[in-house]
Amino acid sequence: MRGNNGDSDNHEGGRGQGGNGTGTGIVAKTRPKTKKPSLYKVLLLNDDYTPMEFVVHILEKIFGKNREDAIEVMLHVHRHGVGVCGLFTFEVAETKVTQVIEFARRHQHPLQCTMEKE
Ligand code: TYC
Repeated sequence: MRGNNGDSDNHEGGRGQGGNGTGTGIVAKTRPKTKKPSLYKVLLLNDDYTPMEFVVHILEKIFGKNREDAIEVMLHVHRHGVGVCGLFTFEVAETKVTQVIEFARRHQHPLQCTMEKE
């Protein structure tokens, strides 16, 4: 494999500790092995029963939105049926979906939330 194993290739040529006996060496930088994680959209679904203020509260507390943005997202979902709360790595998205559904359930609201690969 070429240049993506995270090791710095060293070109010191196999003597002892990998030096060339002169106390000097050559270190070639290679590209570090970093892969961008897949991202997942967390989606909020509209329903006829969950209070608007409850949805705004969730967007503030679970998704860290300011009040203005929270209202904007809530109204988008209310008008279009579905809307994006944010983009996250898989485990973060999964956790937020669970938090939303569980918080809504505890308050006896039917609010639903899901995720999909970006
Ligand atoms: N449609 C709800 C109402 O009129 C408000 C609402 C908005 C519910 C967004 C869910 O994801 C939602 N009370």
